[in-house]
Amino acid sequence: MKLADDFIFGGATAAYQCEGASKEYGKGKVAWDDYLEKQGRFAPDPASDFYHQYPVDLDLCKKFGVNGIRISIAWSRVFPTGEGQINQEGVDFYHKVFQACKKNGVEPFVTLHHFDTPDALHKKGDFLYPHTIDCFVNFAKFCFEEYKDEVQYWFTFNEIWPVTSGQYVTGTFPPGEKYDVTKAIEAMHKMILAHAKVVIAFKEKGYKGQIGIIHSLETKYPSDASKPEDVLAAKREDILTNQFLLDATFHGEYSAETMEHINFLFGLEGKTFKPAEIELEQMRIAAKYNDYLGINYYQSHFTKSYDGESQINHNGTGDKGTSVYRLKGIGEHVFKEEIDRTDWDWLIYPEGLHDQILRIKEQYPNYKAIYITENGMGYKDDFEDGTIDDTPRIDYIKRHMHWIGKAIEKGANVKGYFVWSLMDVFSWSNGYNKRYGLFYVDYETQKRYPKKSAYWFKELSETKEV
Ligand code: BGP
Repeated sequence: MKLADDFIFGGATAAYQCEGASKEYGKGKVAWDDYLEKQGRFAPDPASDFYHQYPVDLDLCKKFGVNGIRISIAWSRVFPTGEGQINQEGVDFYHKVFQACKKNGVEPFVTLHHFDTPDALHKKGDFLYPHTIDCFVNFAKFCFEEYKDEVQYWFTFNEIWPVTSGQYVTGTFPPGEKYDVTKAIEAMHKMILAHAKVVIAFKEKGYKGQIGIIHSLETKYPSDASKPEDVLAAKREDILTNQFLLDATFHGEYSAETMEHINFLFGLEGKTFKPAEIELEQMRIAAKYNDYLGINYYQSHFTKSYDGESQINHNGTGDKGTSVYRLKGIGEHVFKEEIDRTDWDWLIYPEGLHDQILRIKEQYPNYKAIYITENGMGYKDDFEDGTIDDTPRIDYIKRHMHWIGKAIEKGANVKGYFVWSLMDVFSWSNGYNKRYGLFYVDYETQKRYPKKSAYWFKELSETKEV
């Protein structure tokens, strides 16, 4: 099929993963700074040096048919401690980036929070500390006003479940706590509340742009659909990781089914989940205002019932087969012989994206539009004298585009697709050998090299055939 003329063929980035200059030009600390230093595996500098290379990257966008870019504004570059004093140098930097976008005909899609809460607020409990929510709303209001002539497309958060589960379940994000599912759920709820308050603030001022949120939606299938216990495991995992956030986003409250399963998980800890009515009121108002949903999709899971204690091993090195995921009260992830996976054990299953898009259309018919805000393949690219043959990545994107096309044919309103990532960037928990970019970055020289996928993507943006 042929995609619409105004379809966005974008590339995605995130401030902390591409900018570098993480401690320069007045930028305040984020929790990752100390966490990565202590871990000693890799550093956030110079990353892809986007802070200085953005003119090159935006020029490449133009040359390769990339007509949209996802960037995030680093909260601590604007407010070094998350509140109070503004860092004008940081504010000006993003003006320069947006001007370069305009010059190259690249539409900026801007995220306000991409895993990088300022350290001062993170230390007090991140979004579980109520004052963080107020600070985030102020930061958002500041950005809306400051960049109102340059930015039309906003997102509040990038991936609430992955950030909270990284913080409190898998322990791969600072503060590195493990297996505290109820803490992750409480934090998700507070982030959704922050999202709601920001959306309301945006709409009350009547800005001409649009606003939404990005969820990472990994589709959960029972390992054996004939076994009721596996069906239940997949269902419960979907509710924890997807439906909880989708209910909150589009209904402004949690359905009876969601509450039942969430309280099953709380019950295992002798606790109850009971969101305050005053919070739900805000969420209900915001639910009507979302202009679009961003879906990040990389993989699906096949879940089998599991009765033991939690046991998770994160494959952060690309040694295939080292990943273990068993979560108490939820289930266990299993590999499937017939389904290929990346070296990081991410199952390549594009049908899952199609199913997830249609699920939104059917279960949340008040959604207005969908952007696929991240999709792509982590791959150990071979750099051979500047020629990078990343055919597996092309196949990956092609297959996902094909299934997006099928969902559009069935009536889903998908308006754009952003490859993660535009250029190679560093990965939070996997470092620098897991590359995703259309453009190869030589981290020593910061020179960019278009990969085979960049040429293919250019052609795709011209033919629009998927
Ligand atoms: C998403 C994040 C991105 C990016 C991507 C790839 O969860 O929004 O920031 O990192 O996943 O993940 P990873 O770097 O772990 O391979």
